[in-house]
Amino acid sequence: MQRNASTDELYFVTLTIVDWIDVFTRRYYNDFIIENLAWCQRNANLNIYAYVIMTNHIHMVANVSDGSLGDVLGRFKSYTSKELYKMIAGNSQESRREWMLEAFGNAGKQNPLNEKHQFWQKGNYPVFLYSPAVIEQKIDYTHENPVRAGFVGSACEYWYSSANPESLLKIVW
Ligand code: NI
Repeated sequence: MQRNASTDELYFVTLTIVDWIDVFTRRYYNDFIIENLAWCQRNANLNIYAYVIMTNHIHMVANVSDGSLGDVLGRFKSYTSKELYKMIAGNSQESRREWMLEAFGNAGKQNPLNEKHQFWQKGNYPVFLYSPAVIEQKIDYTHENPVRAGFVGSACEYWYSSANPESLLKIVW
């Protein structure tokens, strides 16, 4: 398959929720993540080559056309952290609300940089993808996450994945 963007400086990154809390089991939260990644694509030079949203973490193969991937992801995490916390706090349908908010609060207390709570674990665990073969390997790894987890039989069936041809998030090919 042909990709039109440069393949150098591509990274595999992983964004993980504190305590591996399974927030992303509801479309309400997942769609918000998709919206915000799309915002970063439009406004922060983020190029996404592959992604998957699992229940408690996100994998991406990505880079930025200009600037720092770490900075873009840092701002994404900072914004989504605040907003997802509010979404959970304000969601009367959320059966897990009490304990999740308490867990985010407890995680926040361990980090003096946070005002109140912490949603994401620190760091994005960037792995530099130094060759086309390694890029392919990490894209496959990303797409196979929901298959390994037993959610779907085939990677293309998972809704929140670039393996799905109907993925709401457009990716770079
Ligand atoms: Ni994973």
